[in-house]
Amino acid sequence: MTFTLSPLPYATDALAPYMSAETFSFHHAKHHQAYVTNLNGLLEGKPLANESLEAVITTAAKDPAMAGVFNNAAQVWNHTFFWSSMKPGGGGKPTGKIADMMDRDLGGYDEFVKAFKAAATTQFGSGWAWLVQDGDKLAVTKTGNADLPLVHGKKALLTCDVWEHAYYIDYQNRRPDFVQAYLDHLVNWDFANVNLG
Ligand code: MN3
Repeated sequence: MTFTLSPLPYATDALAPYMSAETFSFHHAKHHQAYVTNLNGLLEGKPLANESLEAVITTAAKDPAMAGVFNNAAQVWNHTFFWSSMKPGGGGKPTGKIADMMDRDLGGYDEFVKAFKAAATTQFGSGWAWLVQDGDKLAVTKTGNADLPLVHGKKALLTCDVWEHAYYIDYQNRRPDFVQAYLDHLVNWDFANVNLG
């Protein structure tokens, strides 16, 4: 099996002005594609190439000699998940079961926003901010570089890419402004609700 670049779930200009078509022309067509190409190169002729992306990630995570495979496989997964974590006309307060869980586990939407912004802006260097399901509870977390909740026994519900390449074209160095726009205008709560286990 060869891994392929997942198409975006919307047009490249659908999230403008909060995320521009120019950002997608680099972030999806070049960065995300490069992780796919690198992963296929690293797995060429190996049995692991026939496994699912999740199996590649969890296998590689246990073997320090497979750091390159882990980093590229996880970044393929993280980016596909990130594109679906956003939608045109998204953002604002959640709906559905997530809204109830947020009140119960995180102290409500305003507290979630504070925690998510803190996770996204205090991740030093490259990484990801996440809303996860940890057991039967919601939690906000962050990971560095390619790391992801899957290898920490948590279920990802939503993510925001805080690598500089995610926001530099549209926001330059202003990561907090990008995270605010993500929360106010982009978050796809339908996707988060579907991901609940
Ligand atoms: Mn990225």
